[in-house]
Amino acid sequence: MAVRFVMIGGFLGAGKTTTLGRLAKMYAAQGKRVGVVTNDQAHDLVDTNTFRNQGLAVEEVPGACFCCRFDDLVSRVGSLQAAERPDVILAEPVGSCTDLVATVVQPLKDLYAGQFEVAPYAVLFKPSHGTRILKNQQAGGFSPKAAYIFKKQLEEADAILINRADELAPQQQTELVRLVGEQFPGTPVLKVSAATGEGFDALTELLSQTGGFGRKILDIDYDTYADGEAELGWLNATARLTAAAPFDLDALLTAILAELASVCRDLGGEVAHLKLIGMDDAGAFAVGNVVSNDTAAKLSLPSNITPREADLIVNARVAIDPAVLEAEVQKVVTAACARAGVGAEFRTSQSLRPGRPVPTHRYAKAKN
Ligand SMILES: Nc1nc2c(ncn2[C@@H]2O[C@H](COP(=O)(O)OP(=O)(O)O)[C@@H](O)[C@H]2O)c(=O)[nH]1
Ligand SMILES: [Mg+2]
Repeated sequence: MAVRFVMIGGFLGAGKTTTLGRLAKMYAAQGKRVGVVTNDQAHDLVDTNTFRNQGLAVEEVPGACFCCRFDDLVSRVGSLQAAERPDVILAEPVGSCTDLVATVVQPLKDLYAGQFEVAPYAVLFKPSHGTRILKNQQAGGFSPKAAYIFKKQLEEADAILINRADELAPQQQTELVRLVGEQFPGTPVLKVSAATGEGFDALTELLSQTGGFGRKILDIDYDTYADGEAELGWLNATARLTAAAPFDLDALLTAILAELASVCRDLGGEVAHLKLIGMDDAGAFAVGNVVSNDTAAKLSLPSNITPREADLIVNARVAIDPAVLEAEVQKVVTAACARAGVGAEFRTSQSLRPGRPVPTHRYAKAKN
């Protein structure tokens, strides 16, 4: 039987991981077996560990986006199928990636018709940057080319999900529905909250539909897309934390995040997403995020633990030079740990600007 393939798109920090985690729980409650595939430009993903720590079967496609690693995506799904026999695959693409209908959805439908049943492609709208981008206010803290990617992501969506409804006042919600409706006419819009579950019954109903979805092939300029992506500095690092006495992991992560956010602000780099996960050896974990220069540092999943040893993973996507970002992350983590009486030993650190996307397949016209 074909596996249902549910991919949820959206910009960096829009809420994809949170949404997919909630969907996984909902599908599991319906008795369905779920597998997750994550994706990133680099290795050591906070998201993979976040899903895994929630008890989910996860495979990852690191090193480039799904569109450029299409065969890896298919083979990772194959691994999940061999091990877990899932009914549903939840896939999270890289948040700076677009043109996914032409490069992932259409090829899956065409080349793997008997194996994959592709759900409508829903894309999360990120209010913090999105409001400014749709109003053309200084590209929401990013360059116009990054804003171009943000808009293209929404243009190819079968449905647009305005996320963080829990934080939006009624008049903001009305304004966003109007702005999205004006700029992406004909696309269904749902208001959701991945944090509270608001709108998720409507979302699962939408995702269960079959028919002429995943057919919006973009008219897109790959030079602008590549330039926009390359403006983002990318950093994935891992460190081992050790201390002589138990330390408050949540307090330490919060301090690191707040300081990193403030350093990025001082350097004039817009934060697209700063995220980190701290894990002890028994599997307890905390996740923290900052999703824009105007959004407070927040532990989305606190651990309430005081370990003596823990693993830390930092993933940062910020509009600054990746070498500067890498140096600042190491400095901030080391200093914040030292203040808490914790030693931080970096094990891996990878910084980069995303390379030009070269899709494995690109369908110029919808075939299916
Ligand atoms: N208040 C609120 N926060 C949310 C919501 N959805 C996601 N977040 C937070 O936004 C941050 C980024 O979410 P994440 O799922 O990691 O985004 P991704 O980069 O698209 O995968 C995390 O701190 C989440 O807890 C929501 O509906 N409401
Ligand atoms: Mg994510």
